[in-house]
Amino acid sequence: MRCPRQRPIAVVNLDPANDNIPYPCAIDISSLITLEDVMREHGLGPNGGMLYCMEYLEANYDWLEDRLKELGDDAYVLFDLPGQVELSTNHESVRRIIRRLTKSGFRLAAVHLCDAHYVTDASKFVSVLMLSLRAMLHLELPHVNVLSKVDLIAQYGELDFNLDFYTEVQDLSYLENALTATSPRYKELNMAICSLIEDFGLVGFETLAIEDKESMLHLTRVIDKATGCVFVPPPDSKVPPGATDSTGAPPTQRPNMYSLMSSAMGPMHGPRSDVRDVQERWIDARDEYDEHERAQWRKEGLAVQEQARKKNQIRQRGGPSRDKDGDTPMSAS
Ligand SMILES: Nc1nc2c(ncn2[C@@H]2O[C@H](COP(=O)(O)OP(=O)(O)OP(=O)(O)O)[C@@H](O)[C@H]2O)c(=O)[nH]1
Ligand SMILES: [Mg+2]
Repeated sequence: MRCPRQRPIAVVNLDPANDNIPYPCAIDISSLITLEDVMREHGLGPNGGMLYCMEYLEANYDWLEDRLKELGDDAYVLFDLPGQVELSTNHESVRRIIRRLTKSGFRLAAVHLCDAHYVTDASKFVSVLMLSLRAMLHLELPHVNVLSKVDLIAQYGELDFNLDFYTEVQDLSYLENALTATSPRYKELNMAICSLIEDFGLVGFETLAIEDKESMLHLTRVIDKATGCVFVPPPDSKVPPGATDSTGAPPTQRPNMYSLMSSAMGPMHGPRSDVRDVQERWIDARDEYDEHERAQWRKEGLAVQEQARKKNQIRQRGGPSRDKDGDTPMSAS
């Protein structure tokens, strides 16, 4: 398997409501069906229309399969699915499409994105826990729940607890006071749901701030772990400090031996891997970090300008170079 950042990525849009797709798309469901056409032709509303589209995709699975084959065996495929919840919690089409993909050899993981603002209100948090559990049980895939847009969370006021309370989902009894204050009428129901969530013990969350490179890389590592992709160091890398080579294996075999299980089973390392780090970045010291980042970007910008200026000077000293069309480069001043 190649290094995570070098793998060939193909994005497949399976959301028939996506009309302005903001990414390069290898396969687009709109060449099969669009929500707009379904609503117009069958007199359906947006929700019913979406269910129709997914059933249509299931009935025309060959269309998808043929296009996926063209991507080759090496492709890392990202399926963008519609956000309508019943598709991943109740309706059968997406689930059956997933089964067929798995049978054809795809090693899939479900990445369930929920807006982080749900954690700012105890009863909304209970509903997102319930939704996440339901999706996990319904889709039956390795599953990664994500609180997305965590960079915006401070806008919604102070949280009742630190972020790790919401991501680790360890003891929901602490929600009782908040639930009594915000929705006393449904407190019993909410607490019963909490105890159900705790009994299953499956739900937890990662976080994502899409513009934060470290956050994105962390999520990529989590998804790799879920799909069982393990990236081992190259064969000529050194034995990790403290490791003993009791097998006497030749150096070319060592990296796999040392890193396979620690990469697959060990704790995650790196920036944003610890939720306390996320809390500090986006909640506790957001302004300081923003200022620091802006200063870094300014520094990087100046370094790029300086490099361009030097290159230009060298070029001018040696006379202007010409590209294949015979044009001279523009001055970088
Ligand atoms: N600030 C911030 N904005 C984000 C983040 N992730 C997505 N967005 C923006 O939120 C908007 C809505 O995107 P999504 O939440 O992904 O939802 P969607 O794909 O439009 O909707 P569904 O497919 O129906 O779920 C877009 O403008 C994104 O650029 C994030 O982590 N931080
Ligand atoms: Mg979407």
